[in-house]
Amino acid sequence: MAHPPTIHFRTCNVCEAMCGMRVAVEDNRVVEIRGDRDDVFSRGHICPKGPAMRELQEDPDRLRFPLRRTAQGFVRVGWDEALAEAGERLAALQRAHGPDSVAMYLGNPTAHGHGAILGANLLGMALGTKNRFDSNSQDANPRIYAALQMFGEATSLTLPDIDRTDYFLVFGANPAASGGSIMTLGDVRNRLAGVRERGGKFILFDPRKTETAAYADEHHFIRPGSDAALLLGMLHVIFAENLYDNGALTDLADGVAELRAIAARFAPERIEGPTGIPAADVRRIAREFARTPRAVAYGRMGLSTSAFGPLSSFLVDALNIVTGHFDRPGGAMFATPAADVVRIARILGMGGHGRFRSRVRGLPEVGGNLPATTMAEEMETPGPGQIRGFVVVAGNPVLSVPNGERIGRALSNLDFMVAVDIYLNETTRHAHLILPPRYALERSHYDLLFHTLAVRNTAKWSAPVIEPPPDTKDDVEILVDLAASLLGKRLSPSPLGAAAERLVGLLNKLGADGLLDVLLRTGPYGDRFLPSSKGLNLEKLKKAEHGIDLGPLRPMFRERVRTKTGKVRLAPPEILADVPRLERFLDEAAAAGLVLIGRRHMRNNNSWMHNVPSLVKGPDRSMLLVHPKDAARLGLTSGTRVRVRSRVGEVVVAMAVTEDVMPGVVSLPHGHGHAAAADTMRVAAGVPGANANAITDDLHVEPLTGTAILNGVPVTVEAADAGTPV
Ligand SMILES: Nc1nc2c(c(=O)[nH]1)N[C@H]1C(S)=C(S)[C@@H](COP(=O)(O)OP(=O)(O)OC[C@H]3O[C@@H](n4cnc5c(=O)[nH]c(N)nc54)[C@H](O)[C@@H]3O)O[C@H]1N2
Ligand SMILES: Nc1nc2c(c(=O)[nH]1)N[C@H]1C(S)=C(S)[C@@H](COP(=O)(O)OP(=O)(O)OC[C@H]3O[C@@H](n4cnc5c(=O)[nH]c(N)nc54)[C@H](O)[C@@H]3O)O[C@H]1N2
Ligand code: SF4
Ligand SMILES: [Mo]
Repeated sequence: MAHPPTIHFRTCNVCEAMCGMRVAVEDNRVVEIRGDRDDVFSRGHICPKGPAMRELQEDPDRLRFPLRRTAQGFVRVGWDEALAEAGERLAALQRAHGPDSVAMYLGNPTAHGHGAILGANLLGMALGTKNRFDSNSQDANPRIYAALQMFGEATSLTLPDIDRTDYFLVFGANPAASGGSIMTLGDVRNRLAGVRERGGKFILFDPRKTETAAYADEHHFIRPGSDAALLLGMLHVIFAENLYDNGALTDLADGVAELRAIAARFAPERIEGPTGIPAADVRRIAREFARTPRAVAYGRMGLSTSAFGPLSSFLVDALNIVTGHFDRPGGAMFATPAADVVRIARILGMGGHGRFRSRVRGLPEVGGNLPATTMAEEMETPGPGQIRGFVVVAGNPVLSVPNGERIGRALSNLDFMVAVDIYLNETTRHAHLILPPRYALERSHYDLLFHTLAVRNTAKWSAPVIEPPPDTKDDVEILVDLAASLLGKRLSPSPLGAAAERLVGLLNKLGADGLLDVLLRTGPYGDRFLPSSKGLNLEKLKKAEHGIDLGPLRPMFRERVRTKTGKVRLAPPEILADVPRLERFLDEAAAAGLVLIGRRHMRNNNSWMHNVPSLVKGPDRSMLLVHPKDAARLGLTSGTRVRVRSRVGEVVVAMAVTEDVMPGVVSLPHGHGHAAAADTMRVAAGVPGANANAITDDLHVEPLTGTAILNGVPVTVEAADAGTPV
């Protein structure tokens, strides 16, 4: 008789939402994954990507052992041989050409687990190169930079207290599809719906009528890149009509007069044309927002990766602070995570900006990483410091970084490249060695990062649910072994190298879980400070298979505002210096042509989930969306194959006419276009779509942080049979 499956509980690590999953396992195989109704954070919510982890686990195309590239294609090699070779070849390049000759790119999945976070940072220390890159330069760097300028700390990121707010003002985020970002949002649907259910109001500004618009009372089309002007328009009204919170401003903030003077230049009537938001709406919403005791403004990717990322991200927090919606229930608050990596990052000096610059274009580092749009030129341009070797960990820059095709060409000319990845894809195909980790279900999991960005304080540890096959390694083991191999072959010892040696020793001794235990015990709820019966440690967490609830967000001003004066800086000169550029942008807006924005869908995740049959079935989700007015003007209809061109390239895709995008704006999702990996990702190869980053410009970056402008790329669209054939 068949025995019943064993039931395990764990957290999905694909996106930031941290959904609890109930995983049924039989004979060491996953038979079913569903939402865990008892999970303290996600309360049963799950999206289609969670259950799809079963298919990912079984995917025959997923790599399970190390591969070496040869003239005959990729062949299997042993772990010891691969790690020794990788360490030796990277060390040899660094011995001959200096530490900066080897670069590293850390991709998005490295943020989604404690092992990968610890291992990746260790490898960075071991490499000791200034050519470190990560996905944040296509993502959150403007937000991080704004936090550094305002709060004196890069990791002081505010979160909307969505569970207690009565007015939710959202700019450029699509949590209904993305699961929330810098707003880790368990139970996504109920939390979004909750605002209106309790009688609150939800206002959304987005150039596309997104999935999130279904939860909002009002959706307003906004011209890409113009949010900073809209936010200044709202501040204009709030200052002019004395709607600000005087007490909060005097006690908590510096620079009010300067901010007020700038806002005075942005009357709602002035910004109406360039933003597309009628002045009457700007006035009404500013008044409603300021007068609602529990209100919060929140902005994400649409702001962060626009032409004015730092300025608009700063202004969202400034709006919260000026109106007294900061560090209070229902407003913008900070998390109090059980493992306080915010503190660790501070101790390690990880937050910073402009301490060094890229060699060729002179773009600044943020948090120790340079903009990934500089990778190709740093690989191509000869001279001291040229990148000759490359380590990519859980990243697919050929599809995820602007002008990805150029990156692909640059990778193919490197002396040596190693990839730590689970697929042989558009990027990893250029590697000399691929070191694949075990899949997520085969390792323990704790969201070291996303608990620090969550809308409620909780903690949860997940055990592996599948016994891994023999002769496999986890991400953290690969990264520790690679760091050790490299350190053993380096010529000159350095202080950073010595610290890396110690961390290798520590991770080998304690493992990622052991280090997590130390962080939990010394964290704000830890048994190091609270009596052991109450205090948290890993052992206690292991027993709580649905997680531990640590309560709603709580005031954290003193811990998170770390400026010299102890007050929030409302007029950081570095950021406000960008206002004249904004004014020029407004003046030129009327003459602007078509611009491209991105699009996420619940069934995909950046560049790597297209090899899962259950996720890619159904209608084509990769089409270029075009407004009927633009379609009519260009003489195009739904289904036409069109050529979309920009300064850097062109793609040919099918288009759909829809009123869901605003006139003058077209939308294409990123992460598609898998033709180059046709033999190795066989399901993905059949998925329609093109690489949006083949037409996103690597030179089109925001000036303060060098962040890629992914939203608002100037393009032209024409029928594919017109002009020169591709
Ligand atoms: N045009 C445009 N470009 C964008 C964006 C956009 O909105 N528009 N979004 C940007 C954003 S926000 C981000 S974060 C980046 C993401 O871009 P990347 O940082 O490049 O990350 P992914 O595209 O998610 O690719 C993840 C890689 O990790 C591998 N992988 C998956 N799980 C694991 C694992 O557990 N271990 C290891 N070692 N590997 C694993 C996958 O096979 C894949 O190769 O893309 C950015 N690019
Ligand atoms: N299903 C799914 N979930 C994901 C991912 C995924 O690829 N798929 N990726 C994950 C990652 S790495 C991240 S960083 C998060 C991102 O999470 P979100 O930021 O919530 O997701 P986006 O879809 O990028 O939302 C950005 C929105 O901004 C709009 N927009 C574009 N330009 C502008 C502008 O100038 N102004 C305004 N106001 N809006 C603008 C876009 O139309 C889009 O709806 O999602 C994560 N979750
Ligand atoms: S929303 Fe989907 S992908 Fe994100 S954590 Fe939940 S199940 Fe996983
Ligand atoms: Mo991201």
